[in-house]
Amino acid sequence: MLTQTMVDKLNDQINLEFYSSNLYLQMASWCEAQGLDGCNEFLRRHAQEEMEHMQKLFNYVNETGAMAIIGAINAPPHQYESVREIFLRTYEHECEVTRCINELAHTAFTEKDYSTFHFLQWYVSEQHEEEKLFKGILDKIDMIGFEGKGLYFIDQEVAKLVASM
Ligand code: OFO
Repeated sequence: MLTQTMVDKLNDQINLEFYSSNLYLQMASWCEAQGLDGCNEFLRRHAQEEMEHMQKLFNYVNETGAMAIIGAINAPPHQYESVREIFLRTYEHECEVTRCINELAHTAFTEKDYSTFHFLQWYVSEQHEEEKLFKGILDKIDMIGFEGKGLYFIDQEVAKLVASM
């Protein structure tokens, strides 16, 4: 049985995962409009992964006798300066998600809710992977540069990542 504090925080996380999904889908749309097919495909796939993160939390809340509640989800930004801004924002967003997951794990531990604490460990490792992934793309952009042909090569590099998803 979850405490109300835990349920509220898990529901907040459900909303954040929805937001992450919408954010990446919106970014995919920007990339598609710029002809960046690799980035578009990568971000679309990532948007789907975020829906899976949401679903896992949704199921957990409902399986533990509480009720998942979906709140209002803010519209993500849709104007970006460059592909570098896109991936800088994804990286910063993932760092923020990590902070929220750590906060959730801290609450679970403090409340001696070891079931939720254990459940959250999947998200703890996932966040490590997500930060690494987006930081890796950002580093590549800084190495290659995103002017002229650089943009084409970045798109190719990001397209390669789709195969490993
Ligand atoms: Fe990108 O990990 Fe969920 O939000």
